[in-house]
Amino acid sequence: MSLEKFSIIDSTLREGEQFVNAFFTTEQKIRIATLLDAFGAEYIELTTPCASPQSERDCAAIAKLGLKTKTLTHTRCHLDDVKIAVDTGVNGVDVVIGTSSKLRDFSHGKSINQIIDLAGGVLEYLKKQNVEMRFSTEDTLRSDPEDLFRVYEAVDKIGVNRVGIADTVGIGNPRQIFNLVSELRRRVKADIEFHGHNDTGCAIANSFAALEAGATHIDTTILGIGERNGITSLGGLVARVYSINPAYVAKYRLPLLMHLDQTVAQLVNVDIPFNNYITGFSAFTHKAGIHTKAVLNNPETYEVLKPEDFGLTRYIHIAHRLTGWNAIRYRADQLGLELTDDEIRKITEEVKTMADLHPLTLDEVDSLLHSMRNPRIENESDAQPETESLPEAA
Ligand code: HCA
Ligand code: CU
Repeated sequence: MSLEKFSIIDSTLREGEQFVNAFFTTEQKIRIATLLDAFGAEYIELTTPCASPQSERDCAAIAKLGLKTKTLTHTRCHLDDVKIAVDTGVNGVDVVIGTSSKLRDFSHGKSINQIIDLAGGVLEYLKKQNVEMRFSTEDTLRSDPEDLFRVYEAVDKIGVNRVGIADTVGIGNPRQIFNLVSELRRRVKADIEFHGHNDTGCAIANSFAALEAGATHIDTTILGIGERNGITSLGGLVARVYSINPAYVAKYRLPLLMHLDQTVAQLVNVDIPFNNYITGFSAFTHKAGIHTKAVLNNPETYEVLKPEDFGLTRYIHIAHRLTGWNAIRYRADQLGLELTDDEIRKITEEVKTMADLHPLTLDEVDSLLHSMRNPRIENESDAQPETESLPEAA
């Protein structure tokens, strides 16, 4: 298992730029790169300089920032492209070529032998340039395994630093990925990278299976943005690995995840999904009475991630009919109200009765708690009407 020392290759500035809503200015790219550097991502991958003149300038500008995170760019398996990539000053070049029959027949039209020759020329060139070189086969999961291993073994002999598996169409499942990476681990010396799309919801599980089988590098993007519905999300991978042992992700500045997700969500004009790993708005919200009681006693009962490790706090939701009296007691304590158990139980019943009639707000529950504390004021004829002294309902 390489969980103890895996590296993240964050591709928000390459795969992420392929997300339909993404348009990053140079300043925004630098902001994302700097944040990923502060987070501690080992690598960032940048759009190929061959895409456009601005892409080339941006690649060079980010390579020049002197970040601790290593910069990579991504190119087709062509000598001309790779030369332009090296000239931008990045630390490494990720080369990719399709090996599935679909891509060989309908995209570049090359045979496996031609691919091996092409890769040889490109990698021999990169070797002399003192940059890290990675070779990956696009659409790996729909390629013939014998073809794949021939290609991987050939580039391994040349001395490539990493070989990449790309589940380009998101068709792989964890068992397949585990078997594929295990076999590749036996066949090559190079490090192994996994890049997984999320079309069928397996991207994080597949990345984790890859790590369990010996992969050393995982591609992520912030919020998982990318072509179609994207790839493994940075926060999702972190959550998965943390759940095995928080020490495995202690090298990252976890409290920056919220800032990373918020920044990118805003830049690509989407909300952070409510059910997002770690940063979704309900990720640390507890509701049912049975849950809230246990969580208030010991959060580990219903939390595998500690919100405080991510700079976040949990929320106990009490204004609803599933509520329990322990949660109401917790709220009374928060408000500094000293109420007896009987009083708390009575309010809990009232909350449930009211919540059966209409959706409740926290303010309404707070009013009930306050009125229990000051029942006499409520009854005095000259007292202010209760609602006037209360905050407005949200
Ligand atoms: C794409 C290419 C890629 C490349 C992955 C890699 C993929 O289809 O745009 O270089 O390992 O998913 O195959 O993102
Ligand atoms: Cu991809």
